Amino acid sequence: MNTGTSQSLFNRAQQSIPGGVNSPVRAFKSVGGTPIFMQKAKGAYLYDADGNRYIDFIASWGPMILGHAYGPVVEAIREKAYDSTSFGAPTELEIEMAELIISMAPHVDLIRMVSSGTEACMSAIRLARGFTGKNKFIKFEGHYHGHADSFLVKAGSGVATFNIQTVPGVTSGVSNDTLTAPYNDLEAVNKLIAENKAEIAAIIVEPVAGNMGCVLPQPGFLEGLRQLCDQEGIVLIFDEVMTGFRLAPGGAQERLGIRADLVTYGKVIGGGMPVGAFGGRREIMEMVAPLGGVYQAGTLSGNPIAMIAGKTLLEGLKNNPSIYKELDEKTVYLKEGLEKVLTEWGNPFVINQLGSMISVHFSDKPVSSFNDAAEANNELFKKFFHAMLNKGIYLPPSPYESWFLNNALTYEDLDETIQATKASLAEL
Ligand code: KE4
Repeated sequence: MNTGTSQSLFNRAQQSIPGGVNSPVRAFKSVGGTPIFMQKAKGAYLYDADGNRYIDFIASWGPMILGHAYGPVVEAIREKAYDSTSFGAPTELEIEMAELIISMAPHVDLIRMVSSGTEACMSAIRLARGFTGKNKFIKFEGHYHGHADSFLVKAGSGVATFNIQTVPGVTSGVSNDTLTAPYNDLEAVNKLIAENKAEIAAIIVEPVAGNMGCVLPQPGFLEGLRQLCDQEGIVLIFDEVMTGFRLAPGGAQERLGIRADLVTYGKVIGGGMPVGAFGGRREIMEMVAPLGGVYQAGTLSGNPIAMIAGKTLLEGLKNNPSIYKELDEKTVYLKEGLEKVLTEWGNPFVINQLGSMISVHFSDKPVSSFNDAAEANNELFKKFFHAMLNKGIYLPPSPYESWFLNNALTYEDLDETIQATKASLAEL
């Protein structure tokens, strides 16, 4: 596959952008090689600067759940832009968006819009601290909640991809209040609570983890967190930036039947535009400025273009709930096809999947924590990634990422992906 233009664009990009990218995970650092510069996309297909076509399993890291350039979203943005792209004043559209989210997501009484998942998670932690008067919080190894200082402790996604142990610039003053435990290890959480009695404001968790590959909650784990938080007066925060509106209209709270006190959103909620949000129990949310003292703000929060994009996509999902069944069935079809060719290949592998989130690990044991994901044969993943890329299959360029299916994928696309996997495995 000729990707000469990407190579020259990457050389040029590095003259003006750190590492040539505006987000580290795009740089292909963990798999090597040159990042592919995309020019356009439609439905399930990406087209790079050389005109090569790829079947897309990143979906912009989640947002493109109905495929790229989804007609209603494109038209809605085009129309709204004529009314100005920002006011910095309240609009009816923001009320409609908030009401739509509250109609879809369980246990959300009030919701505040922001411009990224990082902002949503950062604000949720500040709010939990303000509500409880306590400073510490628990996160899980390999979970990624954005790049706010307090989260960059044993984080997943790009932090794990680059094996960054301590992030320069994050002070011990900040990281000392961040406690970490292995995902799915309730005993470790119990121990942290006992060691930090009455000092823990929140537990923040990716209910289905997507930043160390896709890693599922073990039966009883989330239920155990809910019980501990009720017992100890700790705020349970579901980081649903990935799972929100993807696993079900009501996200993981609906799909898994667990109530969170606060929930954060991003990705799908913006339809590809910069949007995040945090929401939850009224008594907690009422502490957010200007109602309460927990300050949080944003020039472009609730921006009309971002709102119309997100609202149009969410309406597309809400009004066609069969999409979730279609996406689940497509992902199970892909999983079964991959299982078949990987089994024929004859070397150890694990596939984790829930809903339209899936990941392949070259591991000889189950992957239910960051350590498990790290101990897989990730050198082999690098080779697999490039073999697939050369066949026009665009996977996340890291073993520490979930794949995301979009509903524009056809069964022919999935068959092509399965066949490409078979051929790629033969090259390893
Ligand atoms: P953003 O600030 O990137 O919008 O959201 C941060 C975030 C928060 N919570 C979860 C569960 C997330 O997955 C993310 C962001 N995900 C990464 C992909 N693993 C975004 C891709 C990137 O960093 O470029």
